Amino acid sequence: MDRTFVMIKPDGVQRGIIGAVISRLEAKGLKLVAANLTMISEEKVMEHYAEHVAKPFFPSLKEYIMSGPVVAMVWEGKGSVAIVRKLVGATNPADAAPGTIRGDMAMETGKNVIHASDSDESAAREIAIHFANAEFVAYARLDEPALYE
Ligand code: RTP
Ligand code: MG
Repeated sequence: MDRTFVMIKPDGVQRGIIGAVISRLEAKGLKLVAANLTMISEEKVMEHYAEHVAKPFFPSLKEYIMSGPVVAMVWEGKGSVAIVRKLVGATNPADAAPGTIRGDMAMETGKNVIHASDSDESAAREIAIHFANAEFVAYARLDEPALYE
């Protein structure tokens, strides 16, 4: 089954909207298979956001991501990468459509509440950065037979 890496950023944790964000992913039909409340190390931020390290906004992005705990998660479901990106919405919350997490729950790019992998390759890379195989839990969502054709 397809997996995607999702992270509730420090602003989401500090604003007490962990549950609200997770509820949306659960309600959609995605299955949580790994989760961790943690402070991200500088080393992991550099690895996770490797594509952005040389960009002018990287220092503030790094400071933001390391400013408090994050909730790192892996969610499973058919086509989960694209589905979660759609639920998350545009990078700038001012452009994010109503109904999306950023559209409904955030104001600015530098505090946009949530990260989600942008491709299957990114998902595999990011999952390997943040989780060990032993941290995955296998179980069935009881509504699974009713979710898929
Ligand atoms: P993410 O990786 O966090 O899921 O966000 P994304 O794909 O929607 O956006 P991306 O281009 O990958 O940017 C990563 C994060 O860096 C911050 N950012 N700041 N000031 C800026 O111009 C700027 N651009 C990006 C945001 O926190 C963005 O989510
Ligand atoms: Mg990105």
